[in-house]
Amino acid sequence: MKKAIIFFGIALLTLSGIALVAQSKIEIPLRFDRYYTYDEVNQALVALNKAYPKLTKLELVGHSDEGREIWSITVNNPDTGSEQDKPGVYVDGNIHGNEVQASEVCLYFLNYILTEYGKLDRVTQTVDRSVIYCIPTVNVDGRYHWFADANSSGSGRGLRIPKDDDRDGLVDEDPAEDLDADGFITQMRIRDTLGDFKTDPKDARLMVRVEKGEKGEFRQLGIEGIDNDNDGRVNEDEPGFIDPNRNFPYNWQPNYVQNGAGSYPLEGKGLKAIADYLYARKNILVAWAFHNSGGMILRGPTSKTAQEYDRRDIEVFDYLGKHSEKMIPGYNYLISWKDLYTTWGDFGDFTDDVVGSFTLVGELFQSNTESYRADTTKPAALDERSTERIKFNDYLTNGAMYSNWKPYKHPLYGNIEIGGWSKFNSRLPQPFMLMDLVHRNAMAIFVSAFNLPQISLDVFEQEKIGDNLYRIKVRLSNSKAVSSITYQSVRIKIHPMDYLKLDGKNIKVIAGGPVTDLFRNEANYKQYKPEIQFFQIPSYGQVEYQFLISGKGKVKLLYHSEKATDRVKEIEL
Ligand SMILES: [Ca+2]
Ligand SMILES: [Ca+2]
Ligand SMILES: [Ca+2]
Ligand SMILES: [Ca+2]
Ligand SMILES: [Zn+2]
Repeated sequence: MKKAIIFFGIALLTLSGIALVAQSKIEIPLRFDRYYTYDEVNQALVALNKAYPKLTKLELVGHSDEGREIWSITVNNPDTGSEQDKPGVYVDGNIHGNEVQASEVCLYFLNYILTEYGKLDRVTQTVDRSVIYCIPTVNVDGRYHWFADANSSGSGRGLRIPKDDDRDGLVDEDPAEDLDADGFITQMRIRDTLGDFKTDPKDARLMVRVEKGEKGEFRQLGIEGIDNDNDGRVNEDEPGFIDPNRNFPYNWQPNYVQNGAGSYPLEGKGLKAIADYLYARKNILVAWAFHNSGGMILRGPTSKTAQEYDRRDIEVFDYLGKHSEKMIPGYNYLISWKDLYTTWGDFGDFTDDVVGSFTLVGELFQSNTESYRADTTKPAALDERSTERIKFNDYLTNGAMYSNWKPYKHPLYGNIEIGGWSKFNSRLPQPFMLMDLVHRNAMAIFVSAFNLPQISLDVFEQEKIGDNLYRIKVRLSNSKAVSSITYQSVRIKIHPMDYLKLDGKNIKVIAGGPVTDLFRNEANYKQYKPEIQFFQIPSYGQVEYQFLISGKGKVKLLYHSEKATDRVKEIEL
């Protein structure tokens, strides 16, 4: 006992960020008043699987570039059908190594649907008729290092594939360094009357830009570090760096067009394993990928040159996006290329245009919720933001978010100062705010699972119109907001459309096609193979088909969809 306390004390001293990270064994229900490290995310998945062995399947997706395991969990009730027969929602997070609360959203969603299963009807029904695929941490090396090493809130985003960023023939030779050993990579500054910055009159810890012609006080020297390779530049070649979210094999562009792209699409063992995992699961119809920050729900396309989606797909996106906006106050539902910026080789393009899903990207957290303000309905003015945040740091975290400036003797710059914001600031919530964030975002995922297509197949008219000649009318209707497949995947022909097939030993389908006039029994008959009809079933919509059948006896009607659950019906003529 005593030993443990001493160890804990040392850990606190050596890495002040550790207080925000889980310390004890992971138990169900999971806790969301702290962040889980990479190892603890895996322990959480094991614990969920152990607590719900029937409903969950734990699977090794592959290994990262540094050899860490990438795990997925599948939630499916085997009593209500096999995985691939049900429409699927895929959820992932933390593709950018520093965007850690994204994994917590995934874990919370899993924890929520599993613990509420059998208690809340909406949850039970949704779990029973859908399948959930979840990879809580995509960039496992990134998450590991973000917690284990000193970092800033924005560092450690990329894949850990050794790259020569400055093309000097050396690889990863000049990383940032935690020179003052406070556990964070903060900022360096030097006193300089020719510098562009001065002390902020509102708070002496902060700096503001000098006015034109005004004497300066400080020159900013960038993030903490030294010139490791004596090339005259500081921190110019950090470990790795490929932006995993610019390296998917759809609309991919090389690095000179898309900053962060790898040498070729899907470079990186982990990324390739995840792409294979997704491609093998053709039933994925909605995909969520969580990032930080800004408070956005984004849909594609991610470039202008990719055509805008079919209006029937937009209807589905809008339904999910506009609900999300109301469920997560402050977040905005936006179109990636148009409202944000163009990206190439984006994950969402891969899932929309190769896997065939409706992809939504959740950009978690808004820094203006780090508030010190009576009226939070209006954000602070731009020039008040950092003074407000430092008051949030003082009064809500008692200084945990900010390192005060300290003198340091730098081998290149001489007498400098080191200080500034810790990595637990501006991009992710303090633990006390985490619960609200994960719950609201997980409920947005839930709405998309709840709205996966629910198709019913009815023969609503059957008439004898001649000797051994029958006319039947069939209706397929969808009682949910998500269409049976995306119109985009039909347009770009990535997988078979839904079909209805009529079969019977002693029958022959003479004619068949979509109903054009229900009351006059008119249809647009298909010229060849009338016994099989191809279509998609829209959001809250239906399709109706009319068939003329000769013969007698049993007719089997089969509705098949890559995404939605198949339906079978038998009638007797
Ligand atoms: Ca280099
Ligand atoms: Ca430091
Ligand atoms: Ca250097
Ligand atoms: Ca360095
Ligand atoms: Zn991101």
